Amino acid sequence: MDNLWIWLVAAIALVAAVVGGVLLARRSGSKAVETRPTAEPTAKPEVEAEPEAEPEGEAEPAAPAVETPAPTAGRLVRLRSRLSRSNNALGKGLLALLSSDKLDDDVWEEVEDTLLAADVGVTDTTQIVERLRERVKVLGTRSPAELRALLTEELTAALEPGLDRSLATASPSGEGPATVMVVGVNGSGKTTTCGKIARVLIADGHTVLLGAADTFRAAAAEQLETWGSRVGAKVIRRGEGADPASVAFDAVKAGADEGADVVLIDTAGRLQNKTGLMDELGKVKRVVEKQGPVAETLLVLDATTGQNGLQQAKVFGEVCQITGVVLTKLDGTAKGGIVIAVQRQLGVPVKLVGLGEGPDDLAPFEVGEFVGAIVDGTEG
Ligand SMILES: Nc1nc2c(ncn2[C@@H]2O[C@H](COP(=O)(O)OP(=O)(O)OP(=O)(O)O)[C@@H](O)[C@H]2O)c(=O)[nH]1
Ligand SMILES: [Mg+2]
Repeated sequence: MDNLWIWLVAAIALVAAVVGGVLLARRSGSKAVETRPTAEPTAKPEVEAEPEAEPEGEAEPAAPAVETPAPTAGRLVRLRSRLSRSNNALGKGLLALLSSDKLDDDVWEEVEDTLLAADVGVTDTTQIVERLRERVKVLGTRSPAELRALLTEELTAALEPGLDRSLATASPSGEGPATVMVVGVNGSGKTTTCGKIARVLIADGHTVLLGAADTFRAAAAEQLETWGSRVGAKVIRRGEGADPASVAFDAVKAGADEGADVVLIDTAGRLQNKTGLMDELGKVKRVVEKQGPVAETLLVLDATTGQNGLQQAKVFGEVCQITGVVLTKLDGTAKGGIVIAVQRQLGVPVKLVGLGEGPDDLAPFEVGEFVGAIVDGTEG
């Protein structure tokens, strides 16, 4: 009987011990859970940061929206009013002179001076004046409409409307991308023009890759990257001080690997009288050409530098064969005659004109529109 009691007490004690143990275990378990929240706040930023980095679906809206560049057809028509601001004087001045009662030597001299002052250059000025003089004499009558037509014809002829002004968008070898090098002196507008050309090409349905071969300043590559990101064009860049030729080489290679139509290479600004820098430019071209011929070398000229720009053009032309000129800042105080002079001096066409700082303020050059803006001007 005693034994029975002992067994009973022992059993109750055992049950109590087991229940107590379970309860204790539960407590410590909940404690472990409770510690988490205190640990979580530090871990939380990571958890919160993830959605930003992680799903593509969410990252996209956060990235800068890719813009749709304005169509290129008719850009010069749209931007014509900017052009005529600086050219109005030329057309108006010439028409006023030609409408003089008496067209004597003095008047013709003034016509000549007007053209020279508009940066037309001596050779073309002489030619234009000679032809105008001859035709006015033959015509006899000189109605305003006739004079306007004559002037239009002569300026048009001087601008060589037959030149091919299209941008190369195919490799001359038929393989790989069309490599377009963009060169010029400091601040002429090279990087801006690269960005604008990328937009022009993309608007026309081409794929573009940009090469930041201006490695003098990190800011140059950043500037190009900003332009690229706006239209979804990839930019190949290296650190500041990297060899520009190797960056250009890598860009062309990347363009070929990725099947881009055009690789645009932005180069550092350099003065034409700095031999070392000009040699470097020659090297960039040679290195790029290890992968195939350069399709186009565009010289970016600040139109406001006038005749000074012509000297630059000559030297750049000697170092890397220029295939086209981009005349920037024609919206400013530039004189339109520089277009005639630069084409004559270099023997290559002006292909594009910059008419402002906006992303789509670059227009394919059209002789008819340009002459129209000079001769007729625009209201406003
Ligand atoms: N008004 C006007 N400004 C322009 C035009 N093209 C370029 N610019 C301005 O000219 C300045 C220089 O342009 P960039 O593209 O940086 O010139 P860059 O030749 O690359 O200069 P570096 O790399 O320093 O040699 C910028 O403020 C441009 O916005 C244009 O057609 N019209
Ligand atoms: Mg630049």
